[in-house]
Amino acid sequence: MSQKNQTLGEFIIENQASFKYTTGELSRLINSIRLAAKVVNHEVNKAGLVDIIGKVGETNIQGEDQQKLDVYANNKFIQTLINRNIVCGIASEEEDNFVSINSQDENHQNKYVVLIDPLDGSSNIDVNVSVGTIFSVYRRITPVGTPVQIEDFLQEGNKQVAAGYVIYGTSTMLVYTTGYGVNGFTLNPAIGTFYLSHPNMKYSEDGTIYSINEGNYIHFPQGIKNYIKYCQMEEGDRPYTSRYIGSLVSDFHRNMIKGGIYIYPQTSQNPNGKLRLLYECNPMAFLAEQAGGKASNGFQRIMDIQPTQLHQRVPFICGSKNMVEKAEEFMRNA
Ligand code: AHM
Ligand code: MG
Repeated sequence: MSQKNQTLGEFIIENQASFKYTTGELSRLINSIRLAAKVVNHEVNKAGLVDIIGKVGETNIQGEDQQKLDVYANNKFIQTLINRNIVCGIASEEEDNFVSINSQDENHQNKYVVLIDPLDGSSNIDVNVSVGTIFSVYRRITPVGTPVQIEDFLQEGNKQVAAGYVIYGTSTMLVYTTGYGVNGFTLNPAIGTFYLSHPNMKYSEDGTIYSINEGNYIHFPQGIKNYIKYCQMEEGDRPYTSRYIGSLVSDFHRNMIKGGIYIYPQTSQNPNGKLRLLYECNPMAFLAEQAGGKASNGFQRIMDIQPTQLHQRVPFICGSKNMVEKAEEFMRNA
């Protein structure tokens, strides 16, 4: 039985048998993510002290400026996973193409691919706002021992075997699921150990927080505009309160704990919204559903969307079940 004060390492060993596939490989993979998270955490926490923040001068595939810590986190996670010989492929929001690992080695038996957003919300770093790492794990569908292919990464979210995030906040937490609920672990920085602090995390069915960048209001679809007005109306437990950090992991984390909805809709300028299906929306959708919540593009379950491109974007509505269903109703009826 999981219990508070258990370390993440103990929890992984104890729950290994309840993973869908019991080779221990997935446990080793989560362990590697834990390790990389600690290293990145150390660096993120130093950001205010040393002259590390600022743009590196590169532009990623989405046309955004990369900041130094993005690059650092990207390299750390990729290197840790490669060095520990645990996965057969990695796709990252910061890389144009996926990385194939040991593709020349016929004895290479690793079954899992990892998709990662190494440092989400990184435009917030220089103002000391929490950022996060988001990860998603699938079993490859092409034969083991052969080089990974694009189709190993373009799987529906409902095929994920694990997903989670690290939040570098007032404290650093690792929150993940392997399809048996969501558990949150808090890092004790003094000794570098994650402890189970939030066992079996659950969204309340109803919530009172709505999170959306209202600065884009005039560009939103009518259904979202109507839903925002509904949130602001005085009736029952409404008006809801508005909270928007602009850092997905932080907004999601707060809403999961307090009850709420996060929306990044399509806009007239960006018909698919901003967030990436594979690196951001699918892992968050898996966590949300495992916590009793819901994730939708307004009309369809996020995890049932067949991806067609690595860096594909999708409108995203995620959170407490009844709130998401209400927003979908507004979308349908607009
Ligand atoms: P990023 O991957 O470039 O960091 O962008 C994703 C971030 C999310 O963390 C956040 O929810 C969203 O962008 C905020 O966007 P906006 O500033 O348009 O509201
Ligand atoms: Mg991101």
